[in-house]
Amino acid sequence: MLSVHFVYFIYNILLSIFYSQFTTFHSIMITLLDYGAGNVRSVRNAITRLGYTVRDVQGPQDILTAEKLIFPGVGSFGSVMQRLHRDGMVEPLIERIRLNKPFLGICVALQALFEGSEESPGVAGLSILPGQVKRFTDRNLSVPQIGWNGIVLHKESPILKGYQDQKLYFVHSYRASVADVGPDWLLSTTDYGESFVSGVEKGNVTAFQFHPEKSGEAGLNILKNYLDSPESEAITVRQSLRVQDKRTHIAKRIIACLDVRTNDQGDLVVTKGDQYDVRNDGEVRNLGKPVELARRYYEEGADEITFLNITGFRDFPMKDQPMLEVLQRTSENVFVPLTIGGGIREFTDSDGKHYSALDVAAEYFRSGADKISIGSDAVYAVEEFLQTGKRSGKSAIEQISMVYGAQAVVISVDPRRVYVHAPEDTAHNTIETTTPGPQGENYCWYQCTVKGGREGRDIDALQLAQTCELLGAGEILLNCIDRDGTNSGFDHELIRQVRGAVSIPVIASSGAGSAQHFVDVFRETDVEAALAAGIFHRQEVPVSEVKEAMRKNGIETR
Ligand code: 1PR
Repeated sequence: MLSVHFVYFIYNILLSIFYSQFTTFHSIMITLLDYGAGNVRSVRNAITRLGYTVRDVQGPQDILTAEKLIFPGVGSFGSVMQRLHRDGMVEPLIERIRLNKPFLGICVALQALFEGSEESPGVAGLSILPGQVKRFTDRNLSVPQIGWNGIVLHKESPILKGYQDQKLYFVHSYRASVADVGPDWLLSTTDYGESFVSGVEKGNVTAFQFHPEKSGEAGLNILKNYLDSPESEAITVRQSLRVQDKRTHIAKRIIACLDVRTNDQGDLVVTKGDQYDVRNDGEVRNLGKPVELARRYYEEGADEITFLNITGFRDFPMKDQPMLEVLQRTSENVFVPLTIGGGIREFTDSDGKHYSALDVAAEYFRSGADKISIGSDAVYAVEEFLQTGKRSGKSAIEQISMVYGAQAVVISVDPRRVYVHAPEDTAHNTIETTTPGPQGENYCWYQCTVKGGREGRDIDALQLAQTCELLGAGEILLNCIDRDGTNSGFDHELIRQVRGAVSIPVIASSGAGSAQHFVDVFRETDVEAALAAGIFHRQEVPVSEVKEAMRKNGIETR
């Protein structure tokens, strides 16, 4: 019998033959500065998809000799600079830029061009540009900025030409000030409360705050423009553009979620439950193959894809190679952010080998994840914090956030309503509800659960979200067991309670049954994103229809 791996292998070959028709192969070698701090797989995949070959910087000399260099900044400002110093890359990078050799910096790599950053006080940057990179200050906006925003071009740019009206993917808490960058460098600005520098360019040296490799087809084309652009000897002075009073706006994100598990036949399938029960007549529902579905949603316009390994609390993910393979294969063809959750926690295997939660997360980041999502382990960490009143520094949230940045840590909350007659009947944070309980109770609190909703704990959703933010989480994925799979719309009461209590982005989840439900949740609450599973898997409503409904209702979308 043919093994599943063999079939995947053949499938991949056929796929690459199919794509090769659209790809021109180039002789130029692209050099990637990967210092092992996070997900650069997607940059690598994007370059390969565009027909170029990638090689890694092996030593400082490569920085100077590379034909075209890409520096995908991953991690905090301090950790990036520390690694550059450790590897002797600082001087060659400054020299390369001084010599006007092709350079593309992404995200923190743009910030590294400045003198320093509030993110890592006392750490010197490359000091090509003056000034300090600072944290966003507008208290009405969630930080990090996570999502698709526009750009305003300040001068002509062959790299951005044709894409200046597209939304591109940003994820950052710190930004460079427009006042620090003169017209010789300022390429584009973006608005998030205030205007900040989203692109700089001088001669052959370019850097973006957004991630072209995560910005769908527009991002791939921008990357292609950089890769294809001829190197010019002299520094070409580009024509300044008259910047009208244009402001950019961040889009509300639509996320397709794939709950993945092995079914009784041993196949890895996308499944979907009703209130977390994924069996129908005793069988695990099989709604499709993870890699294929992810690709379909990307093509339909999903802004992000989330995979949840829903048996993660039982199984150890490092042994779960198929899940890593799902990520690897998805990242070859899907150029929007990928989140993976389920089983992100520390673990000791049967041979006594200990893996920290950081080890597990690192494996996922290396396989193509941009963010990891923590469920049960976040509840335990918060319980411990509430008991001791102090941070241990050892929780998965703290460790992963410290190394990869807050924006890489999502907390998946699995709450269920507990009804009470009056707020005094419980020590938990209640809301007055318009859908009373079975005994006519007009109040409820949202009890957090672990192990895929199987076990309720003595903390509520608001406590969990607030404490996780304090511990370093960058985003909340707010599920609702009562609504999950019901098609009855999102629980606005829960969403308002949690959104109002944190200053990090919140993703509304559970209950979407129509495009109108997305319009409603964005109108009635301040959430930054909405996620759905069932309606997309059952092909009841394609992502494109949701986007269309949002557009018709004046909701900013990509
Ligand atoms: O606890 O860190 O191992 O993480 C386990 C993860 O798996 C958690 O994120 C948890 O939400 C998820 N999970 C566990 N069991 C189930 C289950 O269904 N039996 N899935 C499960 C929860 C995720 C939701 C769903 C929305 C939208 N489902 O995000 O996709 O409710 O559904 P809908 O649009 O069809 O209503 P750990």
